Amino acid sequence: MSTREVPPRETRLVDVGKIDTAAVERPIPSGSNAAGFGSDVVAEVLRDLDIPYIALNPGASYRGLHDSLVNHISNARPQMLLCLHEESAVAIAHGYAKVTGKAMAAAVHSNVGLFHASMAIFNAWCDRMPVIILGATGPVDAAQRRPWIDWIHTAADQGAIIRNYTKWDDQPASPAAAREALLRASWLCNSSPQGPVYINLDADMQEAVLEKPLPPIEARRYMPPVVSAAPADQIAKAAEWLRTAKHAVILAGRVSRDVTAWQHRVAVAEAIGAYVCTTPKVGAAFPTDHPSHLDAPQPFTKDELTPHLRDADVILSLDWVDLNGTLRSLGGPPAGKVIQISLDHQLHNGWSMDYQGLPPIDLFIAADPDVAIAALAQALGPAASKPKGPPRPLHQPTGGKSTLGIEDLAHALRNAIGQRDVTLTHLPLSWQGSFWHFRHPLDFIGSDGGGGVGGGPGISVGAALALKGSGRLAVGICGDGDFLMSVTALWTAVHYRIPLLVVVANNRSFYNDEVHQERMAILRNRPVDNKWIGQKMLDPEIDMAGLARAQGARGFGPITRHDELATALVQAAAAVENGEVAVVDVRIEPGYGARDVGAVSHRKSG
Ligand SMILES: Cc1ncc(C[n+]2csc(CCOP(=O)(O)OP(=O)(O)O)c2C)c(N)n1
Ligand SMILES: [Mg+2]
Repeated sequence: MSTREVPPRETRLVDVGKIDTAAVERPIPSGSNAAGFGSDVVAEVLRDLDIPYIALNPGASYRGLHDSLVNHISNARPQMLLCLHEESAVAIAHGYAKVTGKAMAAAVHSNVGLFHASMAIFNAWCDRMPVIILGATGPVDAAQRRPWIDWIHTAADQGAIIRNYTKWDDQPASPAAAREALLRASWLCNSSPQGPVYINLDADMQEAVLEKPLPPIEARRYMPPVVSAAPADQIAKAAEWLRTAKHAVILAGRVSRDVTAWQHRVAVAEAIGAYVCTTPKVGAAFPTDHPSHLDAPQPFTKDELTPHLRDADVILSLDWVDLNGTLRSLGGPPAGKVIQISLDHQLHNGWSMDYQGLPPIDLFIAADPDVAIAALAQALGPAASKPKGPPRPLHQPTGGKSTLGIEDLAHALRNAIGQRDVTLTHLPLSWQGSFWHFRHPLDFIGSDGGGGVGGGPGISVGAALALKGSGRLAVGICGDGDFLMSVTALWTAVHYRIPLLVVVANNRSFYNDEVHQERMAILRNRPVDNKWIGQKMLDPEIDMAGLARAQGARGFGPITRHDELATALVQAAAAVENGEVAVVDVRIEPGYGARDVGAVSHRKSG
């Protein structure tokens, strides 16, 4: 129970930016601080691991742990973040990891909470992001179960629900085993290649009186840093190929938010005069306004890249997502040599096909791309001369229409943001790479990973949490379908004073799938005009700003006119700078660029 009154609304609107997230829910002191129960040990390990937050939705299966977090470690490191849905809890942790590169925790109730969380766990898995998920079950000892409820919420192998898309899971049977499991979980999920892990805590184990204190251990010693460096001979070979290449292409994929690694990528590209391609599937990997950057980042292979891949004598992939899919645009294996730097093969399993097609590779360097690029930058040395050329111009709306399109939204947002440092925490399906330049690894943190619609709001809240106090404005742009699936993630941001701007690219439809229905109708010679049925969210139209206001956020819109759009975005950005959560509902006309083309044309029948 919170002992702190939530300030009345008028006060909160003024004070919200000045209130520390940690101050929102402070427990009264609980007396003795000695660990007395199994779950106290679990809470202590989380504290020793220095995990800042645990996003959760409560449940009786972990009432022991809940009590330990509040009354044994005083709701501090980790601090609880109450979420209104388990999918949001995991998505928030996912967004936090996308910014920091580190795992925070999420806790979900027995099997039912885990079922809700599973979509977000799959997104984090495909995005190779670390999250420590704590769950609970039981009592495993059937003799201790309460009738009915404990039985329906106990499963023989609960980890099976998410085992195929987590890096590791465990169900420790004692506090000592739980401590070891948490150390292993943290170590595994934070080591490259990263991914979510799950620890399932037996209710009885949590609630049992601790017979004697566990002998203290030094947690750090059980989590040795894992550095996956490339062998020197492989770096020398790659450097030789790249140095002598006349036409090198770098596909900059899954890399970290580290600024030094970013500079190394730029140095390597400049040293060999390579062309560089990036993708919005993952976070910003290379300055998009650099003269070496090819085309605008797009999720599917664009025409401009294909001739470069065809002419390339060396293609260097830095853990590019779906290398085979990109090379397929050539119609056969590339003539040039392919170097792949990746650790991703370590995660491939027989269940999830997110490993993609098997690409042809001439030199495989099993290393962390950040570590290997540093070695390559050193081997190649500085560039003889800097590449020249004007930065690629950003897309400008053609104008002349009274209605709004996604390009008008992007243009008005650019103007409203001005010179501020911004992190784009999410982008809608209709977004074009030519709308925005990325000049820093935190300018954009990539997409949801698993293509699970509904990730946008939670990921944005988690990213905004990690960015709070950094001077960067967190801006999530969500499709209306995406926004509506997880809109209640915003309450967590409002409640814990996490400033965030959400712009809803609202075309009143699950429009991506209208495009699919149009495709079907054309292929089957049936009426295209029926494509909206079962897709459009009309009659009634949904009041997005109202949904924001209902949760204590500022709501703007519906915005339908150009002049209203500019004003609303300026006001919303100012509100966020003042510490608030703001949502701007922008009514755009449906319209698609690269994404729908990719979505329909890559099928055999299409
Ligand atoms: C969890 C989930 N459900 C359904 C889909 C199928 N799907 C892909 S895109 C899309 C439409 C998303 O709508 P919105 O966010 O409004 O974007 P729009 O296509 O309208 O720009 C749907 C339903 C999905 N990918 N994930
Ligand atoms: Mg939509």
